[in-house]
Formats: sequence, C-alpha cells, structure tokens
Amino acid sequence: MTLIYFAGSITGGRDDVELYGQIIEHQKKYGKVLTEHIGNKELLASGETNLSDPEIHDRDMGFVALSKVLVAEVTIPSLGVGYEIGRSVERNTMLCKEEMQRILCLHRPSDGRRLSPMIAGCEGLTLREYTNIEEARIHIDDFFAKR
Ligand code: 6IA
Repeated sequence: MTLIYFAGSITGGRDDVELYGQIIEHQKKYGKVLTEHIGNKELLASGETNLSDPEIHDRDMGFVALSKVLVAEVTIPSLGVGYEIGRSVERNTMLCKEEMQRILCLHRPSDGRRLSPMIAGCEGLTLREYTNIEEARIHIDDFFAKR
C-alpha cells in the first residue's frame, strides 16, 4: 500500500482545516495517509499536545521518510510545511529515480497570497493551482495516475 504524507498548516494557522480534511479523504483512494490528524478540527494552532517538540519533529520526519508521496497544501504559509517539503526535495537528490519521493504542492492563488518563490521556483516538485475542492481532486487524480 502506498504511504502518503499530507502536509498542511498547523501553527501557521488553521483556516483551511476543512479543506485539508477533504483533500485527505480524497487521497485515501490511493493509499494510507499517515497524517490524518492534520484535517482534524480539534487540532488547534495553539493546542495542547502530550508530545514534546522533538518528539513531534522526529516522528513527522520519520513519517516523511517512510512515505512514497508527499502532498502539501501550501496556501497558508507554514514554516513546518515548507521545512517538510525542503527536507524531502533535498533527500531526493541522494536517491535513485525509483526511490524518490513524489511531491505535489497545491496552491490557491485566489486566496490573494503570493506563493513563496522557494516553492514556486523549485524544480523538484509538482505545483498545481486550484480554486476549489473539485479542482484539487482532479489534480490529485492526475498526479497519482502518472506513475
Ligand atoms: O509550522 P506548522 O506548525 O504550520 O507546520 C505544520 C506541519 O508540521 C504539518 O505538515 C505537520 O506535519 C507538522 N506539524 C507541526 N505541528 C505538529 C503537531 N503539533 N503535530 C503533528 N505534526 C505537526 C501538534 C500540537 C501543536 C498544535 C502545538
């Protein structure tokens, strides 16, 4: 079964949490999403957790390394999401083509925010723009159909 890491803003702000949940649901057609909690409305930017920061960091980076696919919703700027994408792009440079993690970034320009050139200008990922969940689903279907 394909392991999928979905990345979305937590500390960066939770305005898109409903959308994250819908994107996660749709990806379940293609494999196991290791980060379902990102679509959970109960998980707040300031919320309590019984894990320490190093525990969260190390667990998430372990999940990223395990996953065949990284899908990131990048509309709300998030240090953590950018960090996860950057670590994955960097790791791919040390892997052969078959072992590389495939990376899909989904961005809504209609939100009015310009996407950072660090993501928009990165050749090691697939970037798709969308305006609503129906379009996001089409991009996800295309991406998973490609290999
Ligand atoms: O900088 P951000 O927090 O927005 O980064 C979000 C990204 O980092 C997500 O894609 C997650 O994979 C990861 N991440 C950040 N915080 C957590 C977390 N905290 N739990 C799991 N993954 C996380 C929970 C408690 C927190 C609200 C203090």
